[in-house]
Amino acid sequence: NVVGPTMPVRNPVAQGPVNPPAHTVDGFVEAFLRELNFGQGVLLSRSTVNDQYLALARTVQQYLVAGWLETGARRRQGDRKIIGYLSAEYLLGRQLDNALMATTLGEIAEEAMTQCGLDLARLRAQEIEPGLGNGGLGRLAACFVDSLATLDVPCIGYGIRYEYGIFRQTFVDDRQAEVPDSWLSLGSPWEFPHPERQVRVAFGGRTETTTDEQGRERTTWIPAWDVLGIPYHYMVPGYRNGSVNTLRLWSAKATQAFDLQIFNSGDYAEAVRSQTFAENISKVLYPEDSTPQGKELRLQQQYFFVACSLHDFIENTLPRDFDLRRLPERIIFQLNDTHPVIGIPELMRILVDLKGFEWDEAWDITRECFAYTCHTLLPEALEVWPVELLGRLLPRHLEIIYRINDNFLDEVREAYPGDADRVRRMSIIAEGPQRAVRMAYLATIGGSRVNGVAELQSQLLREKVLPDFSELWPDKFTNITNGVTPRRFLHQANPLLSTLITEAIGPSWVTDLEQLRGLEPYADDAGFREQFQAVKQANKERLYRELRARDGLELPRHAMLDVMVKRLHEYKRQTLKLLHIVSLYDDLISGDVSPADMVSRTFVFGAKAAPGYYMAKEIIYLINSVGRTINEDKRIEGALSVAFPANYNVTLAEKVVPAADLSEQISLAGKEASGTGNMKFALNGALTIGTDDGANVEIRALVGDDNFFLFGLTEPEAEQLRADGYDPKAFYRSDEKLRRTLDLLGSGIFTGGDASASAPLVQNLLHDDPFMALADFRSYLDAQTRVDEAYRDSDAWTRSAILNVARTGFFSSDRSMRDYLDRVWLA
Ligand code: T68
Repeated sequence: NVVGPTMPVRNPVAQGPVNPPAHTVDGFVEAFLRELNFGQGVLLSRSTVNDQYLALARTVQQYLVAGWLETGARRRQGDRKIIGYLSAEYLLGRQLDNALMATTLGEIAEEAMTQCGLDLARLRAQEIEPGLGNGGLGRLAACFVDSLATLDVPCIGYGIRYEYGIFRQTFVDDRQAEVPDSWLSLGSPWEFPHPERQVRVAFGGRTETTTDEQGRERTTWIPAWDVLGIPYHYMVPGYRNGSVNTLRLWSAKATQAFDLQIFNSGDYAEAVRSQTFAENISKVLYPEDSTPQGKELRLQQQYFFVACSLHDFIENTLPRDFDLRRLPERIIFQLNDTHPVIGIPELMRILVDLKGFEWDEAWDITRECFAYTCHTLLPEALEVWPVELLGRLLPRHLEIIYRINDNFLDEVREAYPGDADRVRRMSIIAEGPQRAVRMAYLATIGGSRVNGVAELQSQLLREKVLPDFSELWPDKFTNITNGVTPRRFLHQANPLLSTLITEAIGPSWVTDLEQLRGLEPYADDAGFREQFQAVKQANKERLYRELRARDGLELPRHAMLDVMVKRLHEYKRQTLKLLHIVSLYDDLISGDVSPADMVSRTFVFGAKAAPGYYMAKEIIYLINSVGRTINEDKRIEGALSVAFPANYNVTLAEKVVPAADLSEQISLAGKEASGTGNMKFALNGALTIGTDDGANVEIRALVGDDNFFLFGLTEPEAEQLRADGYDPKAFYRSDEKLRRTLDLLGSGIFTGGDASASAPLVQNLLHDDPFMALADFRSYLDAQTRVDEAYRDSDAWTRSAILNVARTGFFSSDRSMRDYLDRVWLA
């Protein structure tokens, strides 16, 4: 598949990479102007902002490339095990700032641009972030590859180069509208396409089994159609360590551009039909978060990138004569949720059908080469594929899955003789009107380790999601609590706090986040607290400037900044937050509380709803309606304001997180696997109001009960309440404040007098309330009252905020990566 072999190098001088430009302002200016003239083909005087941005990006890249080539050469010479991170999503965020930080070029670039008469900030703002992910899962993958490069661990991140990432959100009459995200439209300076390294991926057709001379059965797959995968390489720089790993994203291309005969006959649409069909595979990211839809194109995407990646590793990354029996010494494929799980039967197919291995030996190899991370607790989020669909698209893989299942169920029968019910429960194939392949089971059976992403979720994963499997293989299960990269989410996003921290404890916290512990004594230092407060205030003002420019929002300078940003999902309970806001508004307009006596708050929401998720979109509509009404009501004298900037993304998060006073982490206990936003806020000195859920549990244990506002049912309590027959109406009847709040929300005053506009949500809460917002309302309100009291004592609040920073170094993704190395990859 490699077209155009690499050329032998005759000139020994050319064996290594050429030197990057000088690390000086002059060197930078020179390289920049070269890129502008020779790369973009324009003079500075005639260049557009986009030309300048592209040239700047390419210039910064020049400084990184030597490290990249050197790292690649080092990796090829050594025989270290490589982490093959398989993820359908990478929510990378902007690349320029990250590259400037990694290369320590920030100040040089700033000065160089000034010398050219340009403004670095303006050029930075030109970059459209690659939104190749939905939310937490995709952002986690981006944090992990950052940390692996910083730890100098060999890693190739494999994924899909979607032409359109997560949609751009706009609001039309307070309702969400989606616009395609054409992030590539102005050119993409960070990628290196390698069309000559194309890989062919087959689909459909049938299989044929024959018996060879030795009487062994051999199966061949005779596919019906195929596409090409073109790899695009992206650099993943470590933090100032010269190590640069690779992210390899695959783009689909038709094997045949068009049918010339049909074209000549005049049917142009028909002539390109198969091209369009094939290239749809990497056209757009599925915008469903946590609720997969089970569409055929989605399975095509999954197999497409996994097949490309396995092929790439085995044929193009390993040395040519590599003995595949030793494959597990050189690679571990980490499955980021079930999306890449089809890789397990794919590796079996490669080993058995293409390389001639016996089944049992191939199976032993395969199981050692995969490990599986589960990111959910919601039953509806566990991927299953109809047998009919999988068999039609990947007939050989379905046969392999059946054989894996047969062998596995024999093992179960042996371990539990006579337990037919258990055999049925544990089967990869779910029986029923529509037989389906349970991908989480396949991952658990075909991988060496299974991990959850926070302590509580890992426990519930063992006890509730995969109990039979954890009973059979207790040692296979482990927990690895998520983390976030301190480079992007503290050092880069919050330069003022970073400087303050570095002045106090030195600079090495950036790669050793537990050192933040050294800040603890400063919590009791009045001078430091004052500086810390000044940083928070400056970050708020930076955010307000941004929201004014970006969304035309005017926000008061001094108010508690209360933030809830994350995907819109009923289980995350943005509605509970909305009920709190409405209840405060009710306090004001009913005259129970005067505006002067209320702790002023600015509420910031950021949330995208999956386009087909009806209730989530109703919630967005109501947040906007309530926000507008409150913001326009002069009676409340600005005591409350609501901001819901459209299109929350990584770029906006970098401004929002450092500014927040209060972080809302209010999912129903037992539903949020981990959360990672919760970690970013705590690290930036926001206090959390949260339930006993996901990583909140671990955050609270670390920061201490006094520095965290806990409320709500615990997971066992919520389960019990449901078992006893949860009746939201009972809570409505017995709590007057709740009744007034819901009545006000349903009254129509927020929706132009039309009560029916709020009915879908209000009725849902009263009659169903699947995530028990009404049950937790009272406890939430009480916790918010404690928040107000705490906030009035600004010195004590700041002390808590500093302790949050000092005690959450555990949540660095560097630590997560060390845990994976210890418990999964090198275990
Ligand atoms: C999130 N999951 C978890 N899924 O909800 C969150 N799902 O608690 C956790 O912190 C995070 O993963 C990282 O572990 C997701 O983000 C998805 O985005 C998703 C996308 C497609 C299909 C299913």
